[in-house]
Amino acid sequence: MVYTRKNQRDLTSAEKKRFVGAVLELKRSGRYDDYVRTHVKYYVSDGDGGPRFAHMTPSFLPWHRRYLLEFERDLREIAPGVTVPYWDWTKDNTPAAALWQEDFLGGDGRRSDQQVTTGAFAYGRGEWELTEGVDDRPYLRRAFGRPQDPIGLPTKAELERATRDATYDVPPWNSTSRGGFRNKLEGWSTGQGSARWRNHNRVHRWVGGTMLGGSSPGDPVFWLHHAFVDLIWSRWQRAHPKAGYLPARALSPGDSQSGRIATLNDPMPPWDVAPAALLDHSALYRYA
Ligand code: CU1
Ligand code: CU1
Repeated sequence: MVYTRKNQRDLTSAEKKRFVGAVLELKRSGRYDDYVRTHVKYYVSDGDGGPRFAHMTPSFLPWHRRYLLEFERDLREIAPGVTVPYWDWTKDNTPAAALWQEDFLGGDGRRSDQQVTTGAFAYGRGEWELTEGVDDRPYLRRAFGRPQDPIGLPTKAELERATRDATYDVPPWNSTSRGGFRNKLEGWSTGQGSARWRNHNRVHRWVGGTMLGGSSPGDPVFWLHHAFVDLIWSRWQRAHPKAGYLPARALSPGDSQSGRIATLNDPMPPWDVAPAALLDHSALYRYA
């Protein structure tokens, strides 16, 4: 059965409750922290000069598609019918969005220590302790808009600059790739200030706190953010039907990136699955 991922702003209060409840249950079981650990592991090792499968790489999109699918499968085992909602940050771009309310993900962190004190994931509720962080602060942190050096969420026009690019990715297939949809969406650039972070990366910066580093899935908004990134990829595929995943063929042994990235048919660890197997999600889920 093909299931539907909905815009978070369209969820009923019962649907929000079910999603939050399933996430808390996954946390209680210990499985949630396995996801955070996996992300930390790849985030730390991914780098322009070495093997990289999750970030700064063509497989950024299929890797996270698979990662979300596993997480969602676990949630659906706990609460049948639950799906990962998506957050369209070009539209719901203020702290007043439904997303951040008490009945869903809770709001901004407090000024003094960035600690989130509202909603089910507030440390004080006793159900959301961060154990896989890069530091030992156990509480969820956010600092919307980066108050010390303000940054805005990406606009529709900024996102369109990425989606207009009809080439999936370009050499050297890393964070310095100057063209290509993948890096324009992932958002590494050489600009200064806000311009240094685009689209996907900018959203991590805007939420701040826990969302900044390798343990960013410790903030449940991670999944809603990446569901939207996945939706953007899906729309891009539809808009550019002739543009496939690149590199499509194995790189020549003399290529400096050979063996460091997943081309179309190379497996992406930790799974034995290639980008080719993840290009079409229509048999699994759709976006409303
Ligand atoms: Cu990631
Ligand atoms: Cu991300």
